[in-house]
Amino acid sequence: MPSDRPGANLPPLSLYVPEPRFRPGDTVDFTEVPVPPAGQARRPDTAEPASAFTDLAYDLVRVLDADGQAVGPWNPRLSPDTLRAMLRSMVTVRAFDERMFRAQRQGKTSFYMKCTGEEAVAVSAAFALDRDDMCFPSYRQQGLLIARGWSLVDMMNQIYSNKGDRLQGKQLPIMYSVRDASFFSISGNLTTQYPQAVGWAMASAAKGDTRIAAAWCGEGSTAEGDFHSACTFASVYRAPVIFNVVNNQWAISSFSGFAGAEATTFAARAIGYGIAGLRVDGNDALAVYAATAWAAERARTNQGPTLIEHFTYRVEGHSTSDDPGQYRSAGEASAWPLGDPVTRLKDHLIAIGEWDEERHIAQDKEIAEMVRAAQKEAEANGILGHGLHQPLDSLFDGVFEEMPWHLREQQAQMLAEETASGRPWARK
Ligand SMILES: Cc1ncc(C[n+]2csc(CCOP(=O)(O)OP(=O)(O)O)c2C)c(N)n1
Ligand SMILES: [Mg+2]
Repeated sequence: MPSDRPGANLPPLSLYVPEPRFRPGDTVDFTEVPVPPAGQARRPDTAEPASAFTDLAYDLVRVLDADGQAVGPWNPRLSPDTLRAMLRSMVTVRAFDERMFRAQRQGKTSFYMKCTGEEAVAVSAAFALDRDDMCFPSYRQQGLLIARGWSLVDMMNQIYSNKGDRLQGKQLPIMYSVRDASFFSISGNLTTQYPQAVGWAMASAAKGDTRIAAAWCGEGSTAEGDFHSACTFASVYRAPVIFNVVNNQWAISSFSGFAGAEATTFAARAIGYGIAGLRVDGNDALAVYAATAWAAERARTNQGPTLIEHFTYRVEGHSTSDDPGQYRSAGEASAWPLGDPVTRLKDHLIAIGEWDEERHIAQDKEIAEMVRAAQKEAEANGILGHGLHQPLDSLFDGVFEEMPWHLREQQAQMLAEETASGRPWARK
């Protein structure tokens, strides 16, 4: 650096580059992660303005305590039947994930993404929302579909891009689209679903409808511009939308610090937009339910949007294409201070005398068998890579309402060439 440069006597500028606390081989110690006691966070009335409870964006709403009891003002007081139904959905999600992960490793599909450790985030939300509230998920909310009772075979057909795949193999495996379950098409382009959810919510309000929208993205995805445009529109028009930020600590191999987690919480993003912000224990199915129901009530009574940060942990790799052993300590998942969401809900049901270990083991077996049977049924429709399962010309369908002339020309040319080549899969 030339010493005659103006300001050369000032201390040099430097950048701060975040670094995760634990790397492969490190011993994990999460004692610095603040975990306030269950039942401590206050629950404001849904009619209060967002500015009256900004403290909740830095707190952590928790309902289930260490003894498996539901405590405090956020306890949603659900019936044992509802709790058991939530547990069943979460267990089904986990069994589905296991089975499809293995199917990918067996070469039956190209790609899969698990949500292990995050099952409560989607399942509890599905229970707290109305079935026709519109969901704009990321790729890790398969629990919404499962909790809404959607067909596992239909989901697997999509994963296998087989002849039963309603999307005709046009989407990457797991990028479902289910209009009948009010589940918007998943996009691989992170956070595009956020402005879409706001647009849908604004349209719902503009039409005088009563349905609300809910969107999900990961903590890493909050760094996308779309997240911020969505917050602005939602705030300005008080759109009836719930923004869920699933803070599972990792965005593929980048830790949450690269999305700003060291500076503040993700729930606190809401404050700058004048949006209600809540930070919730994402591994506590009752806290997620209560927060979602509260945010839904705000939306339905025209109090505007709520941003919920679900504080959780991504137990498995980002996807089947990832190897987390390369960048994080293997000890993180078991050291995670908020435990396992399935175990916590199960322990709660046992603690209140509404469940037991024997029933749980029997249910695990029954669900594993149900998922296995669904897989068999889906595989009868074919698996990825075993030939062409859809008519080749369907490649051109479903993009435009009316196919433009240049695509019609290309389609015709392709079919003519395929027919001339005599290839058996030209047309089924
Ligand atoms: C616009 C865009 N940028 C980058 C990617 C590549 N990508 C796919 S998933 C992912 C990580 C997202 O992490 P996060 O938002 O925390 O969600 P999580 O996977 O943890 O659920 C990245 C960078 C992409 N799909 N789209
Ligand atoms: Mg993440």
